[in-house]
Formats: sequence, C-alpha cells, structure tokens
Amino acid sequence: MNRYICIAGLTTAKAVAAISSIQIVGTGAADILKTVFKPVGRGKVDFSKGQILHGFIFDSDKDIDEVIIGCEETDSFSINCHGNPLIVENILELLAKKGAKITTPQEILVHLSGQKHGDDTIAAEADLAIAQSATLDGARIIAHQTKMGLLQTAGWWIKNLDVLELDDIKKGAERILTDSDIADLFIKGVKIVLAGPPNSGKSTLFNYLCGREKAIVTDIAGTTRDWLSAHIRLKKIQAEFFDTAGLDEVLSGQNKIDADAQVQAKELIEKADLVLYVVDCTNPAIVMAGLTESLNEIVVLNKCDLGKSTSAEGIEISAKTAQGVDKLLTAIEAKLGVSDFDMKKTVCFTLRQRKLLQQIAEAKSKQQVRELIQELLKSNIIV
Ligand SMILES: Nc1nc2c(ncn2[C@@H]2O[C@H](COP(=O)(O)OP(=O)(O)OP(=O)(O)O)[C@@H](O)[C@H]2O)c(=O)[nH]1
Ligand SMILES: [Mg+2]
Repeated sequence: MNRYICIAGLTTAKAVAAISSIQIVGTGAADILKTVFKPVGRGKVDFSKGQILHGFIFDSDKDIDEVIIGCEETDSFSINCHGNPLIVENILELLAKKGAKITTPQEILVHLSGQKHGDDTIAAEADLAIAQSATLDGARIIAHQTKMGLLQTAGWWIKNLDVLELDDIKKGAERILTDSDIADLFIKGVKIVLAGPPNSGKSTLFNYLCGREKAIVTDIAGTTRDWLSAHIRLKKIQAEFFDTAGLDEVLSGQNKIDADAQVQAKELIEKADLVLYVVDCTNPAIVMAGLTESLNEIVVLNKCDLGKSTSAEGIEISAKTAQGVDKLLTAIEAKLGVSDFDMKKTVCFTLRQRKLLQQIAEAKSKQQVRELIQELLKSNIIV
C-alpha cells in the first residue's frame, strides 16, 4: 500500500529547454527524495526549508541526472534538472515508482498556492490566474482583487449586510460582472477576425499587422481558403488576428474546398470578440451582408489610396500604404472598451467567482447573499 499522499509533476514547459522543474509536494515528499537523491560530495543531506541541494537523482546504481533541489517548504521541493523531456520522464517515473502520484502542472499549482495562502481562496486563485495572464495589465488587475477589489467589496458586503439594500448588492454584482467582461480582454487576450468579401484586402492587412508576408495575397478572388492566425500586441491588449476566406455566395457553391472555407470563416466570426469587416472602398456597390447585428464589428474601408467611391461608413485605411491603420488600432481598443478601463475596478477572474456573482445578482434574500459571499471568500479552488 502507498504510504505517501504526495503529488509530483512538471511545472515548466514540456519541451527541450536549459532547465526543467519538477515539483514534489505533500506528506512523504522528503522521504521519497531521500531514497532517490545523493549529494555531490559527502555529508548528511538536510531537507529542511530554505536548503538548496546539489547532487544526483539516481535509480538503483544508475544516475539519471545532476540536479539542484530547492527545499521550499516542509514537504515541498522543486527538482531542477536538465531540460530534456526524456530525463524529465525518467525522474517522474522514478518518483511514481517510489509512491508519488504524478499529476498536472495545474494541480501542483493549486496545491502550492493553497499551501501559501491557506483559506484565502481569492489570493490562491490569483496566483494561478496571474501566471496565465496574457498581459501585465491583466496580472495587475488580478493582483488588485486580492487586497482591495473583489476581496474588499465582498468583505464590505458581509460587514454591512444588515444596513445594505438587497437590490444595491445585486446591482453591485451585476456591475462587477460587466466590468469583468472587459477585464477578461486584458487577462485572456482577444480574438479579432478579418472578414469580408473576396479581394477586399484582408490578407494584405493581416500581413501588415504581422510585419511579414504570412498570408498569400493576389488579385484573384478566393485566394485565402484555410484561415491563418497571428498573435499581435496592440497598445493595451494581446490580440489573436484571424485572416479568413472572403465571404461569397458564389464561391460557396463553387466546390467543396471553397464551401468548407466559407463554413470555417463563419465559425470563426461567431467566436470572435471583434470582427473587422474589410471592404474595398473603390467599389460603389459594396455588399454589407454576411454579418449579424449581434456581432461586435468595425467596418474597414480599405484601398483608400485609390479613392473612395462608396457611401458606406467606416474607418478608411490602405493596407498597402498603412495609411489609417494606426487609427484603426485605436478604434479597435475603443470599441472593445479597453482604452480607458480603470485598472482599479472590482472584477472577478475565475469561473467559480463568476458563477457566485451571477447567483448574488439573482439572490432572493440577504441570507442567500451571505452564504454566497462566504463561499466566494472561502472555498476550494476549482481549476
Ligand atoms: N491599392 C491597394 N490595393 C490593395 C490594398 N489592399 C489590398 N490590395 C490589393 O487587393 C488585392 C487583393 O488583396 P488580398 O489581401 O489578397 O485580399 P483578400 O481580401 O485577402 O482576398 P481573398 O483572400 O480572396 O478573400 C491584391 O492585389 C492586393 O495587392 C490597398 O490598400 N490598396
Ligand atoms: Mg485573403
């Protein structure tokens, strides 16, 4: 029977790198390490908190790798080995053989932040979310919630529950949810889809934003079929731009490849945070069809270097000369609501928090609100 209840897993990327880090945490972690680690030189090994140990991980009479072990807490160690997936696998296999349960980086991180923050769930969740934030501002927004923000608002609600109106708390929860939608754009990044009729210059604009000729550009309608994407840093947020096939009913009926390309483009549009509907402004009869009212959309009038012949409204640019592109990037952030977002707003940043706030926004009694806030402040983290 397994005597230990400890877990181990890789906390760095699963790739060839200079160093990989394996974390082993929980009851029995030190006992396991004693059986697989030998120090460089002689002397007794001291696994107490704060020690840094240099030596070898070995299995029977065979050394697996030279390592540096950081003793971070009682029964919490980081094994820093060479960044070779094979070595990592051998060490994990050995730890499993000795009784550790091998698990995901997520579970390890949950364990570590739980250890660090005790029952302060929001702070523990923040540790995990900050590590995955797409931007520094996103990390800053999350960090704010652990001292002020969400922690303070929830604490204030609980403390003043008797004198506060139920409706005011419900409205407060709704406001937090709305602000969280924008905060999410800083934290997770945004998906922006370039859509529009064939030949309007979507790929030309995409290439300009990428800074290289990633997509094929020709004057043949229907050039792009498989979509391409690229991560591009805007002024405030991180965006993934998607170049898609031109939307066109004729192309759609032409053959299976074009038909599939149309389907893919429409699927991407549905999932986008923002659609840039790119049209050729030299065409007096632009078809503005294809998109739905519910979409967050900016109309881009491209090819303005050739003169404008359409009466359609939109942002005039030339993807070829870059004229107007800066204005477009500013308009994108304004449309998404991130340009003047106050980083000190109270927001939620996990699904668990969001669900509880949704329940608070629909609560029927103060007692129900009390229970929900208590759960918000203290409960197990759900990754
Ligand atoms: N003068 C001018 N030509 C442009 C501009 N943008 C694109 N073009 C030209 O328009 C043609 C079509 O450009 P693409 O970028 O391939 O158009 P697309 O929208 O990706 O086309 P599909 O992939 O077929 O949907 C090419 O010949 C481009 O050089 C622009 O701003 N000004
Ligand atoms: Mg294209």
